[in-house]
Amino acid sequence: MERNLIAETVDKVDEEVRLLGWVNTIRDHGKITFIDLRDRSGMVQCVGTNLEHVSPESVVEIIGTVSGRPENLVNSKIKTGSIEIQIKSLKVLSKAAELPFDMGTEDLNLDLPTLLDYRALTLRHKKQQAIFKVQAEIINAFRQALLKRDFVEFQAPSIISSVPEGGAEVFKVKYFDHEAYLSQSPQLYKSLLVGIFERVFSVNQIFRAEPSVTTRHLTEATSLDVEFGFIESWTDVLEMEEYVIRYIFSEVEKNCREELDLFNATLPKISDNIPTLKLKEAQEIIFQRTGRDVRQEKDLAPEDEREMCKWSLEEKGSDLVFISHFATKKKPFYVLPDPEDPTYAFSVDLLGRGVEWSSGGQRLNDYETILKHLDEWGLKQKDVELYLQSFKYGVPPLGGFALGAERMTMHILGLKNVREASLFPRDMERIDLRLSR
Ligand code: AMO
Repeated sequence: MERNLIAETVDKVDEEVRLLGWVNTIRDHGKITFIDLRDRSGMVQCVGTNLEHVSPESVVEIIGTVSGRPENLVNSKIKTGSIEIQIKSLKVLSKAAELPFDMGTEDLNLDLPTLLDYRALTLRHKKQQAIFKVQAEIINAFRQALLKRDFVEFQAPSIISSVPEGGAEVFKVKYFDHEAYLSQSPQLYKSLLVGIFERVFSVNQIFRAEPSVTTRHLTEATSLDVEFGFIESWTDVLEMEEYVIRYIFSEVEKNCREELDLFNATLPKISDNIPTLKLKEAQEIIFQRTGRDVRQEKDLAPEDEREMCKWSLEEKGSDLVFISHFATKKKPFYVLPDPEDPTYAFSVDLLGRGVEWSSGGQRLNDYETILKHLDEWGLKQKDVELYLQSFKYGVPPLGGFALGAERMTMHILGLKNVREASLFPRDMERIDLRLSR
């Protein structure tokens, strides 16, 4: 007998079906047993008498007849709530050991360390699965949006020989007799590739040796990178990013209704345009609103980011806000300084619901200026030779941005910690399991 998926059973009243899946929950009422069976398409209630004992999460085959439920027993919360399966036979295909906690509840009610210590198990829970269905949709929509605009996807290398983004947050790896690094960002490759394909994007892992444990930092994150040429202004980058974000939101809204509902989540609001402010303007607003004088700072602190998001929602009806013109020297060497005031650059962060979702901007494309910046930033030409080769032979004015997939997922669903939005989060204290075990 062919397998039937659970979602198909509603249309098969009075027919016999063969279901394969996991025992989600069991309710024993003496001789009668109710089993909620789960497969990739959904959940259905199965009922049988004198069944052999079966443990929750075991993988089973159930053959049975679909029967309509009496009106008063219809469960409108699930798609198969109007039917149930009368079990004729139940076979255990893979027996689950006794569970360390109850998996059958609406919420898992576990603290974060336990949730992660038992990741192979906890990911089976409906709400955990929902997080990663939303994330898959975000990434899929990101791809679709860019493919529609003629971008080419590329695969970024993870082993690199230098540290172009700067900063100390980099993992060294022993590479035969040499020293190499795990890539912090595909930045130089995406810029180089603009000289070849004009428009490129990638979905890749980035590695940051973040020495502190925060709710928004992972040591390995998924970066959605975009770079394109022939831009007329840094604002072209914002327009492209806004297009991508709107596309992602509309696909998630359309395709993840059930998942969003599980978290009571609503997509971030965007007004007609995402508001855009220069760093200095943002600092002035923060000073006016809170009395905290951050006007001499070169960057926004986490509490400033939260304040600007509050401002944006209250004053502009937008959960998202762009902040531009960060201090040139605080940014990597490749940023293009604003000719009107070169101490500030055409660099832009997107803030959403209190946290930075992306960085980007317009880049240098003049070869001589790039050489000058490398020198000023204390970097060696030989460390970025391929990148330089590209610009030596002509690259159009270019710009781009990178969105963090975990941070987006986290803030779309209202999760408290970015680790919840990573299937297998890595941080200072954990690679799958706790390092201190
Ligand atoms: P940046 O370093 O700001 O920019 O990274 C881009 C985005 O990636 C995400 N992100 C992280 N998420 C979780 N944990 C981390 N440790 C982490 N680090 C970064 C954030 C962040 O906004 N080359 C530039 C991008 C560009 O200019 O195109 C860059 O790497 O959401």
